[in-house]
Amino acid sequence: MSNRPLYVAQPYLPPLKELLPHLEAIWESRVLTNGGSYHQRFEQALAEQTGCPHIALCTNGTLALVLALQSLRITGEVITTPYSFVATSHALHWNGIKPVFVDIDPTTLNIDPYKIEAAITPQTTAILALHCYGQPADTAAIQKIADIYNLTVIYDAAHAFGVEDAGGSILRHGDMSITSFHATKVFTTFEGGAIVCPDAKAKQRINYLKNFGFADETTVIAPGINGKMNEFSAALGIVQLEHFDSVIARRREIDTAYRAALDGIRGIRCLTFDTSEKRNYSYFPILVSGEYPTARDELYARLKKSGIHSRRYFYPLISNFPTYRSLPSSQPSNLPIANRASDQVLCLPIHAEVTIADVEEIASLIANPQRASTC
Ligand code: T4K
Repeated sequence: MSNRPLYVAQPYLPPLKELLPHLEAIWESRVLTNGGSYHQRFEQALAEQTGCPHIALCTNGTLALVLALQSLRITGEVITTPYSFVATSHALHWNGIKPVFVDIDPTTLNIDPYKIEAAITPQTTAILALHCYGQPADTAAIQKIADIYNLTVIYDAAHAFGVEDAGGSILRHGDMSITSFHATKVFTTFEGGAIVCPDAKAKQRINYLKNFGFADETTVIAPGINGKMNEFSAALGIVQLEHFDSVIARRREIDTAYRAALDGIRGIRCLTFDTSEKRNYSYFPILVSGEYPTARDELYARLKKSGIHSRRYFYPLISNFPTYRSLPSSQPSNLPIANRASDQVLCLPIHAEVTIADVEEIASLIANPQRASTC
């Protein structure tokens, strides 16, 4: 392994020469944002790529979530997972909605649909679920509960761009789905995100809301926000789409190599994914149990000393942050599986800069934690 640091994520960027003609066109036109031609072309390209015809681009995944909740007029209480990036619950908070945390499934680390019903109250209006690490949530079971209780379903698919189940893109599920094109994601536009809407009317409402609520030059129909994607990001997105399949293929190789190299190490469990689905290999999470010779945090620190910058996604658990920990549903006794996963998880580097030799070295350091500290 080389001496360079290995980060948990590293953006894939296309050759600059592929982007330059688009930059020249943007320079020439002087149209930098507010729904220019690249914005329109990228939305169209994404619709074709995902098979979801009503996609609205957004500044980032967090604003996409805030906007989706706004446009669906969600209020009161929303049932959600504590095992996510903090943006999931923050989007509820920014809409004045109370998150109600439900524990996760120990195998997928997604919200456990069988625990949702017990958390429903007269104030519950929606379920906000996550496809954690790109692993599809149990969309059928979630929809069934939503139908019975007349709840709206929103998916945080920030990790799931490119993931497909038997019916096509995972982004099509729920009343709305959002995804993220942040620098650390499998598909990046620097910052960026998108909202998958069920129909043209829903997308139109998002379009108003992401442009301050303007319906025309003088009409503001709602207190909107600035959630638009700029032309540079949209142009980059168009170029990135050309490379997406090869990016995923490379990640698949790394994922396969990790699984082989980590196999049999006592106390280390690789998360399993449903093999019938088209994955995007967005993260490589392992769970470090009590059978492992050191604590998870010690392994994290030792790897870091060796230049391996793994991350504890998601530690601390959202429900343990000061903003949320006084909520009744945040009690650790309500969320034993999420708390345990949060204490055990480590996401290892997975991106195009990681070589198979790197993977073997990382696995060897994990197999021999004493070695990691002395490197
Ligand atoms: N929902 C979920 C479930 C999410 O995971 C996220 C974001 C969102 C919603 C919100 O979507 P956005 O609003 O972000 O579009 C990162 C990202 O900032 C965040 O986007 C992501 N989830 C989260 C899981 O991870 P940090 O604080 O860990 O990022 P940072 O800056 O420490 O980066 C991690 C590593 O990536 C660095 O050690 C080096 C590498 N890196 C990072 C950046 C920013 C690069 O190589 N280049 C870069 O430009 O949060």
